[in-house]
Amino acid sequence: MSFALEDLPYAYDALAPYMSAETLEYHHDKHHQAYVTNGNKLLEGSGLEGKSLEEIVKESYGTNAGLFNNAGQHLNHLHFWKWMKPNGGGSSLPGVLAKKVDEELGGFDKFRADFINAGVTQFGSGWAWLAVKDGKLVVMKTPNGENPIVHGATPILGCDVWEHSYYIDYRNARPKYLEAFVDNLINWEYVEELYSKAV
Ligand code: MN3
Repeated sequence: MSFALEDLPYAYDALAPYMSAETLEYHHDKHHQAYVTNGNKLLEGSGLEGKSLEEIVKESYGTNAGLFNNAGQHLNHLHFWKWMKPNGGGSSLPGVLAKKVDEELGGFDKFRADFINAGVTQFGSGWAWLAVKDGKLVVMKTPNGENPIVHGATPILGCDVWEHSYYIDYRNARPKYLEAFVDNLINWEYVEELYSKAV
């Protein structure tokens, strides 16, 4: 399959003041578009043309770095836009997810601290994740465009910590961006939907 850029699921100014229209215009229209455009060029002749996006990411990992980076970032961003919504975030998680965060991650406050810490301590570009591995919730981080699926885990929430995701709104204050993401932007209903499919 070839890659295509979907529209954002909300208006460009819908996430302000936590993520500005200017950030979303650059991040979605320029950065994500570039992953789609370059990914399609690199997919041609790769032998993976008929595969799903997830298969392309898994099969190009360690074998075709250019394709992997662009396909991985396309997959990451497809979900990233849906992992946010206006008036999102906070500690009111849907029932099943709230229970599992308590049982498997030591409660919401510990999850929040661990998720923010994963993003803050990812040296350079990358992602902070909440994923399901071996049936259990785990907080993890990856460099660059890597997605947890290459480590046998299924991501249900991810936060982009590349500077293009926060530099316009937060300058170098990556911790403040991660706090705003958790407290004001997360679309917990979408996280719950992915969790129910992953377990
Ligand atoms: Mn990005």
